[in-house]
Amino acid sequence: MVLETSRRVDDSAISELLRADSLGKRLVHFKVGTVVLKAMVDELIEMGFEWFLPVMLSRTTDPLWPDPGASIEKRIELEIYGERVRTMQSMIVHKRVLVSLGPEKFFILSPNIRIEKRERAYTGWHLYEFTQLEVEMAYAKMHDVFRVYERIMSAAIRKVKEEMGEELEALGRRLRELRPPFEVVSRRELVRRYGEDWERRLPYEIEEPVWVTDIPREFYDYQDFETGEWRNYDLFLPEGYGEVISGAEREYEYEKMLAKIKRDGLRVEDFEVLLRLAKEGKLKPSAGAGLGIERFIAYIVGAKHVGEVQPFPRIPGHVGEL
Ligand code: ASN
Repeated sequence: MVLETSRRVDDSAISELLRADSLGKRLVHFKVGTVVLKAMVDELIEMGFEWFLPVMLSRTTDPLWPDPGASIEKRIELEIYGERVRTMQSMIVHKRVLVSLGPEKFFILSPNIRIEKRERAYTGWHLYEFTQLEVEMAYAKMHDVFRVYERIMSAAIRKVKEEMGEELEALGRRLRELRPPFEVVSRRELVRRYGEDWERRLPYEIEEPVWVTDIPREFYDYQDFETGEWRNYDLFLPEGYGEVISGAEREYEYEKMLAKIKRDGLRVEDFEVLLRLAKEGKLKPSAGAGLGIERFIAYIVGAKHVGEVQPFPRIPGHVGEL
C-alpha cells in the first residue's frame, strides 16, 4: 500500500503520544490551536458566513467511496430508537441539503469518525477522529472557495506569527506567511510531472500551498460528462505535509446524480433526500470544502504527527485509555 504522505513516524514516537498522563510540550500546540481557530472563525463571520453546529449520528453520511485515497477499515453503525444510524464521516450530504433550503453561506466545525487502516498511524497524517472546518456556498464556483480558504488560512498564520512568535521559536518552527492566490494545477498535469505517485511527491516538491483539481471521487462532486473532468480540488501543503483541504463544485441534477450513485454501487435509499430535492429542482448548485483542522495546526507548529495537536490523540490502530 502506498503511504500517500510524508512524515513517517516510528512506534516509540507513537507510544510517547499515547501516554494519557502527560501532555509534554504539546501544551504550546493547543495554545496555537486556539489562535488559529479564532482567526479563521472571525474571518468567516466577517465575510458573512453563518455558523452551524454539527450532527454526529445520522441515517446517512458521506460514503467516502469511491475514493482512491480512502482507507476505511470499518464503518460504524448503531441502532437508536429502532433506526440504524451511522457516525459522521463528513457532513457533505447535510451541507448540500442545508445550502439548498436557505442558509446560502455557512460553516460548521464538524467532527468526523473515520476508522482508517492501522498502518496509517505511520504516515503521521491520519487520525480516526478529527474535525473539519466545513464551508458551503450556494451558487459558488471553485475559485470562490479558493479565495475563502486562502483568506482564513493566511489570517490564521499571520495571527500566530504576531501573537505567538516566542512559542514558535521555542518549537524551532520557522513559519512563513502565506502568499495567496495559490497555484492551481490539474491532477493530469501532476501525473505527467511526477507519475502516478504524485500525491506522495508533491508535498516535497512545492514551496507554497497548491490547489490540485480534477480528482475522480465521490458522486457529489461535479463531473463534466462530456470531457470527464471533475470540478473538484484538494489543497496540498509544502514541507512534506500534504492534503489539508478537499472540496468541490457540486452535482445538482437528478439524472446525473442518480447515474453516478448507481455507477459507484451505492444504495440509492441512502441519498433519498438529496435525490428528492434534485428531482424537484430544489437542490441548489453550490461549492464548498472541508479543512482538516488538526492537520492545519500540525503544519503551523511543525508537528511530526498530526496527533500531537490533540490532547487525546486518535492515532489509527491505537485506542488509548481516554
Ligand atoms: N468536506 C468535503 C467536502 O466538502 C467532503 C469530505 O470530507 N469527504 O467536499
